[in-house]
Amino acid sequence: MKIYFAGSIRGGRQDAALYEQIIQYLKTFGEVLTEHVGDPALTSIGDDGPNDQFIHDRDLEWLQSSDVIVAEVTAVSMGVGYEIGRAVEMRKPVLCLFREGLNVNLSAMIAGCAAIELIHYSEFEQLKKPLHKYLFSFKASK
Ligand code: 6K6
Repeated sequence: MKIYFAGSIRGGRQDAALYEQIIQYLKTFGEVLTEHVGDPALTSIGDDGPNDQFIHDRDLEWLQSSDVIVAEVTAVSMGVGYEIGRAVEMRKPVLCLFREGLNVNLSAMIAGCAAIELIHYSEFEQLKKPLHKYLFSFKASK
């Protein structure tokens, strides 16, 4: 199973350590195509490709080739929102993860989209069980 993990980069790297934890867990279910999103060395001003067009086109190819998209949507990110929208358009299964209790409101365009599965959680350990359930049943359906 190929998993596309989406998380904020230029939108802010405050959740980078959490992304890394989620990615390590996702790797027990399949191949994560976007491991760099959890790299603590990647900053919001850093770089991960020769130019923005290269990054966009490469990421969309990965998105197209993925079986499932998992997006951490607590940190507001234009790129993550764009990836989710494109994935929905491609009719890919999309799972969004949103942390509660941080005085952040999730966009209605994510919370209100019937094609998107949403898990609310407050810390990583609490996320494991529902994430396992989602990915396990997804794998079993293939
Ligand atoms: C790295 C550091 C600063 O800018 C970059 C650009 N490098 C990127 N490399 C890989 N994927 C990227 C990059 N920029 C955005 N993305 C994709 O968009 C990732 O798959 C993330 O899920 C999402 C982050 O979007 P922004 O708007 O928060 O950057």
